[in-house]
Amino acid sequence: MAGRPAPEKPPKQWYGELAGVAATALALGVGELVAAATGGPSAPLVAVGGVAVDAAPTPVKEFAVAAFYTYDKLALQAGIVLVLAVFAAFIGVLAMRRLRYGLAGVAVFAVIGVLASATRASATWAYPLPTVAGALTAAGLLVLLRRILPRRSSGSAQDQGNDTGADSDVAAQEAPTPVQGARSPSSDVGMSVVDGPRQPPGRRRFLALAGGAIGAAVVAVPGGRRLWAQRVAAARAAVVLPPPSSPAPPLPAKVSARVPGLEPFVTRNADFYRIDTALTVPQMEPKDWQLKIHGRVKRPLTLTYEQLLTRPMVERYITLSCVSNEVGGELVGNARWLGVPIKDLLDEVEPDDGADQVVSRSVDGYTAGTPTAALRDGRDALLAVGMNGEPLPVEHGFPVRMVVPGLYGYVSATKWLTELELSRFSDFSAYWVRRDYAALAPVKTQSRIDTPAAGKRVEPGLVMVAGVAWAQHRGVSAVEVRVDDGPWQPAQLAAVPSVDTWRQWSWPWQAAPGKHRLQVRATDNTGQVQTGQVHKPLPDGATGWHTIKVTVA
Ligand SMILES: Nc1nc2c(c(=O)[nH]1)N[C@H]1C(S)=C(S)[C@@H](COP(=O)(O)O)O[C@H]1N2
Ligand SMILES: [Mo]
Repeated sequence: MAGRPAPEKPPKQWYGELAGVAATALALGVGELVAAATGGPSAPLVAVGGVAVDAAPTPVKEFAVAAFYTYDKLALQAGIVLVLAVFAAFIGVLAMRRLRYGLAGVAVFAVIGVLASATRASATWAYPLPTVAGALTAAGLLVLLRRILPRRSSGSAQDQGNDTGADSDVAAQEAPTPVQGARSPSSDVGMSVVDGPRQPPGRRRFLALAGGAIGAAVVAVPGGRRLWAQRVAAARAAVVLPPPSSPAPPLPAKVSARVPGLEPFVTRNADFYRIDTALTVPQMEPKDWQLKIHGRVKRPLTLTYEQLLTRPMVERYITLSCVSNEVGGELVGNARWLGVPIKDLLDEVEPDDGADQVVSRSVDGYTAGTPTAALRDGRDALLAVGMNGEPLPVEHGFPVRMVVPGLYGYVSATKWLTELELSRFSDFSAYWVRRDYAALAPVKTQSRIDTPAAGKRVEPGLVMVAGVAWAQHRGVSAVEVRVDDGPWQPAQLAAVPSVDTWRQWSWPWQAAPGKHRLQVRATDNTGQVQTGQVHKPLPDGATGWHTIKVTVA
């Protein structure tokens, strides 16, 4: 990399790399703070991180997809930070050699950041601000660091200062800088340690400034995020949900099978499973929220949160499930949702006949494609604002999400919703469809044994076997249990408020000593019996019978 071979090469000093990492870290910190102050959910780490994910080569992306699904977002964030650090170091090396190249590198970063944030569906004029402020700060720090860049041992000073361009300002290093003025009385002692005899002058100043910038960023990034999250939490707490014009039916008393170990019929918000691709939970204030309904429609419509809340609201129990749920898995939950029927809104915008897909977009760019017909066939497809009597929790899509009975979440349950575009399946493939999941994804009939827990030891005699079964929008008409490949035995079904929720069941088992295998299967209201054919979740939902082993002793 050196321009010309030096007779005796001094040890690598890493100043350029350090300068780049410090400048980038400070830019991210400033970006987070400005994002918190201006109210755009557009901090550069998230924006650039999103672009980095999109630009990543396929194997990296495959890792990332696996990471999303296993919830390993920390690893993914670390990966993005690592990639950023490499770019940052590169820019720093450039800047220390020739300032203008480094600044050009910062500009490239800034343009990516501005584009990434400005192309969000919900973008406002404020979105590019954090990135611009961050980039300016980074540029300023690079200029400063370049000025105080320590010389290498005199013989090879030109090894790094060998640019002959107009921005060759290394000479300025003798000039006093603010940092110099801030030296502590003990700095001379420190100098003798840090700037040893073989160290160039100014090294300590340079390290202090770069280190200080990194330190500031380490405080500012989480600090900015916390500030912003607190603002959103306060805005959420201030939301007053309107009473539903069509309340949920009171839950039948017999909705619970009343067996210990069974999941409650209504899942608590805090216990509700969470699946999404968001690196950090999108934080959006209701006052910034807008829904654009457009595309293949006669009358496009834009709604604010306030306008949405004035519309007639319905309240329904609806069970949501994830296509990634393995047989017997826990990516399923049931809540009481409050929201505006999507059908009413679609009737208003008057979709074209050919618009067979409604593409929903979230503030962080996630997309789902829902059959227009499913949103208009009379089922309770909702733009939900409330979950179990509270405004939507932030992780579950605050301020507004979709909930559609009978379809897996990835094609229907967009959180942090900002846009509905009437489109066609032949024109657009949504996020998971591009990743080989099915475009049409009705929920498959499933059943699960909650108790006894798999692998558990139980006492001989009467054992209550119990669990849940779901076939949203078709409804569950029967559940059967069998022991050790014996005959299927009908379970007792609990009551349900509608065909859109899961259904609890129980079955009394006279357990004889030994090891046993319990299996369950459900039948939906169309008469279809749950298939025992084992299939993994990709591309349209897992199948098979939940099977557990228990020891009776
Ligand atoms: N914005 C956004 N919405 C999303 C997703 C996502 O990744 N991003 N994931 C979907 C999937 S796959 C499921 S199963 C449900 C899960 O909703 P929950 O996290 O509230 O349980 O959200 C859906 N909505
Ligand atoms: Mo999902």
